[in-house]
Amino acid sequence: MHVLLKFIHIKTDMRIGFNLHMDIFTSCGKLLIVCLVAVVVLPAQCTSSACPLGFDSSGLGCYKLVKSSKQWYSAEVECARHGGNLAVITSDLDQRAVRKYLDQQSNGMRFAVWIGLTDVMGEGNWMWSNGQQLGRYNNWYPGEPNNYHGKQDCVYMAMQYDYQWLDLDCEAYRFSLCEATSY
Ligand SMILES: [Ca+2]
Ligand SMILES: [Ca+2]
Repeated sequence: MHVLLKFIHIKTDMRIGFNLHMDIFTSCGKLLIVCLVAVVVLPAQCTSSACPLGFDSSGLGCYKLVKSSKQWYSAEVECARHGGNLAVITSDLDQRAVRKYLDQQSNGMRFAVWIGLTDVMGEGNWMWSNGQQLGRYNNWYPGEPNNYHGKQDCVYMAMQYDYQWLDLDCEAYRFSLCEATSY
């Protein structure tokens, strides 16, 4: 439903943009220069991101990287403060969108980010921060999750491990990858 709504939204934007261009085009008359500027500039506005302020569009998601190290719970609170959650990744499409976004943000730096997956409610019962159970899709690093020393209940993604997932002590410090719903 979310994907469908977004698709309809994009289609609507495109249609409005097209109609607007046609109206401008037919009524421009002698103002050819103004008309051309409108036709060139407006498409950028019509196809602009439908993400909340501070979030960037990648794939079908809206993401925000918080580049300050926090414990998992504080990271989740920080994301909520911005109107989102720690990122939820339920498909290869999501994973690729996140990867693309982090690559854009990296400036050659490699870092690790908390994502919204935890088994703090019950060992091995992995749940996303939006309340969804971990489904079929996962991208665990080989040998993970291993609940090392019996106290790894939160999940991070590391660029140095090819963006795969590892469970870790929730009190460790990582950057935060937040996600918000597009509209
Ligand atoms: Ca665990
Ligand atoms: Ca681990």
